Amino acid sequence: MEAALTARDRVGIQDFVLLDAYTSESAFLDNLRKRFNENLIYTYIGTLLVSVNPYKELGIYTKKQMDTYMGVNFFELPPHLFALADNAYRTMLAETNNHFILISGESGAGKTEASKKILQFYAASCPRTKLLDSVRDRLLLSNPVLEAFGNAKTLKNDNSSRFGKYMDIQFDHQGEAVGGHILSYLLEKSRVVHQNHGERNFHIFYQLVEGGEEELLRWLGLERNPQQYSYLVQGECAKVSSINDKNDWKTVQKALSVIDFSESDIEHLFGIIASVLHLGNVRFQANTQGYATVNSSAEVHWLSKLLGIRAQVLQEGLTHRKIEARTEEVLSPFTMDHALYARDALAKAVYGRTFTWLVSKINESLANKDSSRKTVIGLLDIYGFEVFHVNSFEQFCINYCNEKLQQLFIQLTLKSEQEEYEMEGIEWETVPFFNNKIICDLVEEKHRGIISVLDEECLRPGEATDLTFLERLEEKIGGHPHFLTHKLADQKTRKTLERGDFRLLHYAGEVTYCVVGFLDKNNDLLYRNIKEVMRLSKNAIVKHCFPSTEPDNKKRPDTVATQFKSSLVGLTEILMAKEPWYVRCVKPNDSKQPGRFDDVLVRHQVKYLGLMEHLRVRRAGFAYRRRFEVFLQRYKALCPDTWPHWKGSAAEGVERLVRHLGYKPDEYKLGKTKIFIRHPRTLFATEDAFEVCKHKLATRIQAKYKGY
Ligand code: AOV
Ligand code: MG
Repeated sequence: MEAALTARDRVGIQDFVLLDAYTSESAFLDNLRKRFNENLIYTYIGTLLVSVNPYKELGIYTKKQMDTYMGVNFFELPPHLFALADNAYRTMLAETNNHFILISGESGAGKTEASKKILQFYAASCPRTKLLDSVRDRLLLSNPVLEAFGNAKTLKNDNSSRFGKYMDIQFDHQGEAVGGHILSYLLEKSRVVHQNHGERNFHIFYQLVEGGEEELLRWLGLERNPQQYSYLVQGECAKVSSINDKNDWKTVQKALSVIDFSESDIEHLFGIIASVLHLGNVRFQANTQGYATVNSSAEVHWLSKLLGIRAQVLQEGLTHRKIEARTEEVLSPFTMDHALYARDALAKAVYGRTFTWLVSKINESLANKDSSRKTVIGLLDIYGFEVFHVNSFEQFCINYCNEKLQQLFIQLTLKSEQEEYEMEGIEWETVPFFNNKIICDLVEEKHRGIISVLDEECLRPGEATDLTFLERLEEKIGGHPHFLTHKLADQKTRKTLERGDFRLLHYAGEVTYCVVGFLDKNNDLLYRNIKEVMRLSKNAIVKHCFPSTEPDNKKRPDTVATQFKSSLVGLTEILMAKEPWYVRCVKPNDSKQPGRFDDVLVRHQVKYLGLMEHLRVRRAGFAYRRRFEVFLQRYKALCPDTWPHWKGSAAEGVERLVRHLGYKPDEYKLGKTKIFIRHPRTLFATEDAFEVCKHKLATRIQAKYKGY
């Protein structure tokens, strides 16, 4: 007995719900730390999984581990990502419905790693047929490709996701993975032309330059030296010890061929990547009138060759814009600043559109040709909440996205859960929680939200500036408790704010945003004539990315922030229609070190992730609920009163059923339309009994029909 206690003392408790009577934050933290020190990075809160990034390989994702977790009930084994994945999978099969796994946490907390492990688990675990092995391979190999093009080293994470990713894995009724579909969200394009100190451009550029074969580099006009390319050197860290660009290049090459990229696709794709590098090296020189002329014949030569556009046409496109005079269109030359701006805008557009093409190409390859009904498990892995020394429009969008997901989490767990108890007439003492809806509204509300104000300023070209945007914000939302600027702050706080800053008090902490660049980045303007030039390209991908059907600039497309907002509304709708599972990732320290558990940092995350509130609701509440009809239909065979036909009301049937099964009064409650079961283990016992019963029935039927 003593030994058992010591072991428990040492490794903590594997489900917070079972933590002894008190639910203090310190006890929570102690438990998490204890487990982390024993390399036990996973802990449950009911069916929610808390994961702490170990920053080292633990050997817990092997095929053997996968086998161990396959088909085993949640609480029979130590907590693991595989247990959660397996349960989502089995529930999907048993109930023929759709699920999603929401993986959240701040930058570097381990979301992307978790999503990859889940995908690997599904690839390894579901039944295998030869035909479908290729689907499996494609699902797995879409990852390194998207990571190469959409991830980059930031100060927070050497492999930081710079786009949001939602992936549906489709299963047929036998549980085989038969296809997939990926939705991507707002790629951080600005990284293509600018990186902060200590950060890199997207991995693919370094992979190509470091790993590309001699012949390929010669064909692309590239040198094997990232220092040669101004788009690769701004962060001054082209080489990163944790990254092997050469090996990653090989992985990506192999992956591209498996996902059906033809040789010409690959040629065109790397033609574009090289073009972006050449474009970054294009220099301009002022002519006698002060207008920009291209001063980079070598770069233009390569651009012309790789894009298949005449050098003359390219040069004109890079130094002029078309404007409409009264009856005709005339070419107006750029100043030096303007030319640099337009060059970078083109690089961003080409890369961003190529990324979109890449996603749709991968989707074609993952598409399931068979139209029979399928169920899906969606995996959501987005960029985590991030705060840098200087934060710009990109952080604003990323952090807003995290606000929205937190809001979804609150709605699906804390809020709706408590509302449901109330609606069902189940006695309940409300657990208070911070609802971040107030911050979501501050950002996205029509007419007075930050995005609306920004869009309005974007509609006043020539008059509005980043600073007038800030003034408008002060006018419209100056009194908001989650918004602050230099002008609005009291004397003490004012010292921490510059004049061009605004500060938002996010659910996960304060972030000070510098307004410089907000208008430009939100407008994301690309001149019409350069689009027309791109349309002439002989590179098939470029041609596809700049279609002639694209509406021209006369009709304003939605701004970047507005498009992003709409895409997040769409995402919320997709998720709301599915059954949720949660993985909450925690980052143990800020220095990417194994074995270091920073109490202050972890406590802060435990707070803002709402883990304590979730625990309180879970402890007081019920892990499982089902409508009477559904519950009765599934388990009616377990009780002679309800099998095979029950004539009375579903509620009464369920009552008979659970009485027959011997449920204790504190294990369940009957609401108005649903049964609520406190612990999953009660349900698992019922499920096990059902399996036995099903087996018996099948044997009986077989025996009966033997010989027919
Ligand atoms: P993120 O996806 O949450 O950040 P990642 O999943 O990329 O974070 O994790 C960051 C790094 O932590 C990885 O590259 C690994 O080195 C390490 N790591 C994470 N999870 C594990 C694990 N389970 N086992 C071992 N090492 C791990 V961001 O995309 O920046 O929001 O935007
Ligand atoms: Mg990530």
